[in-house]
Amino acid sequence: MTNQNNTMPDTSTMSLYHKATCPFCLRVRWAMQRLGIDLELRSTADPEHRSDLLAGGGQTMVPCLRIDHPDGQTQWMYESADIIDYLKSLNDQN
Ligand SMILES: N[C@@H](CCC(=O)N[C@@H](CS)C(=O)NCC(=O)O)C(=O)O
Repeated sequence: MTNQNNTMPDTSTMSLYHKATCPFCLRVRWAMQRLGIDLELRSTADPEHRSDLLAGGGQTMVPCLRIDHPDGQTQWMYESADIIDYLKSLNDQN
């Protein structure tokens, strides 16, 4: 799959914590499709992902984009609108 610039942003250090039935998660997954961005999806129906999200991000709310930065820091981005803006900005950088 290609995005508008025919280059794919590197999303290998990111994962989206989500729930299949959550409308806010659906918005993010639609935006991913539209932007041609592929991310590892981690359903919080899986107790291990849910507890990782709570331990790392501090809340079980989804969607949450996990970004593992090269300096070892892990960022937990909640709020569907912020996640979508961030994904759009990745495409702008390519
Ligand atoms: N303002 C948030 C709302 C997200 C939200 O309300 N998510 C629900 C699921 S649809 C949730 O995770 N609720 C809390 C929980 O399950 O712990 C966004 O836009 O991402």
